[in-house]
Amino acid sequence: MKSSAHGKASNTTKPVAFASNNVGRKDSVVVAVMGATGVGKSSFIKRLTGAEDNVVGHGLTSATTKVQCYGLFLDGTHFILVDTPGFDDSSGLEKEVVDEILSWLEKSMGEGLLLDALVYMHRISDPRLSGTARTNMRLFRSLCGDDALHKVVLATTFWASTEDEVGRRREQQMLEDPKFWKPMADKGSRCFRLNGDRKGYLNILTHIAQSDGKFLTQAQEEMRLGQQAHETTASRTMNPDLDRMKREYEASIAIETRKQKVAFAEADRRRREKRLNEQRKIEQQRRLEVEKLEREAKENDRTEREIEARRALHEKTQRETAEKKMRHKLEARAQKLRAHEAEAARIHELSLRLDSTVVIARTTGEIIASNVEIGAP
Ligand SMILES: Nc1nc2c(ncn2[C@@H]2O[C@H](COP(=O)(O)OP(=O)(O)OP(=O)(O)O)[C@@H](O)[C@H]2O)c(=O)[nH]1
Ligand SMILES: [Mg+2]
Repeated sequence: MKSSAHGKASNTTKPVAFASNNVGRKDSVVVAVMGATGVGKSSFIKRLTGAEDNVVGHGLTSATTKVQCYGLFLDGTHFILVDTPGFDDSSGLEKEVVDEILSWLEKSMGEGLLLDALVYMHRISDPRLSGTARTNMRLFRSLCGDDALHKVVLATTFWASTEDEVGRRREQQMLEDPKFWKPMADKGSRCFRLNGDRKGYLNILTHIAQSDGKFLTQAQEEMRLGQQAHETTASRTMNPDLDRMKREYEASIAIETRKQKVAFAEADRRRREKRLNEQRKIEQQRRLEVEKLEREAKENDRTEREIEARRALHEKTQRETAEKKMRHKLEARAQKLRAHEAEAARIHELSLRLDSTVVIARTTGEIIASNVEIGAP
């Protein structure tokens, strides 16, 4: 990828303030140096860049507290070396250290400055792999992520203070330890020994310059996908209790949510059942109503038929009464007529009798008159 860096470095000594004011070069080979406090990270960078302001520690406590970047030209390749505060679980500042590193990783990613390599340093003079060393390694791996392990360059310092044989044995142990350097060694990570000689430092840069491609650490990938810094695996590795509490809280929320869902479903079921019952009731009422109306209609029909029958009967009775009256009237007239005829007959008879009487009388009178004329007394 980049030209190899066997040659001498230029005298670039000023810190490069990218990820704060964007001074860095986007085509630079960016190398972050990490490891426990006091392993020699700042010394490594100072030795390469000659940076005057790079704080190299003298005491037991961590000297570097902020991530700081330093530029360096080496055989035409521009390097940005990133000094980071050391992991130190004894100081109680571990969280601040991780927060600072996460914050820088996020900012630099936002500015498009991606890492080319991570140098992980370890003091070979440390007698054994202590719990702290293992904790530091776990923390480093949670920042880096398994997918980027091949981007890690291992470096052991303090060789001058360690017997070679002892150092070699320790180095071998670390490389064979599955919880230490083995996963990285398996992925092809190279291990460099540093004894204060500048050439040893340059060898690391040369090796990195020949490797290919930039990468995102796991922490950056997680933040790129939307996680907050405190939600990243690295931050959670720092706070196992918090992580546990978070998991417990999330589990309790999940249980609550499930309970609520069940309660909602039950309430919904009851509501639907109630609605169904009401609908059934309404249906029943409607059916009863229809039946009642049908009964009433039948009743009305029956009543109408009865009224009709009564009316017909009444008319018949009226008709019969009228006929009877008429019969009586005709009979009365016939009777009257018969009485008139009888009277007429009687009058006629009387008249006939009167006529005969008159005749008699006349005859009698004539006789009398004749008698008188004859002289009868
Ligand atoms: N003997 C020896 N001393 C070293 C070596 N590298 C660094 N030192 C010394 O170790 C001390 C700590 O070095 P620093 O470079 O400040 O360590 P650091 O990793 O930056 O430490 P922090 O900033 O606290 O994380 C200093 O006194 C250095 O001079 C080494 O390879 N051999
Ligand atoms: Mg330092």
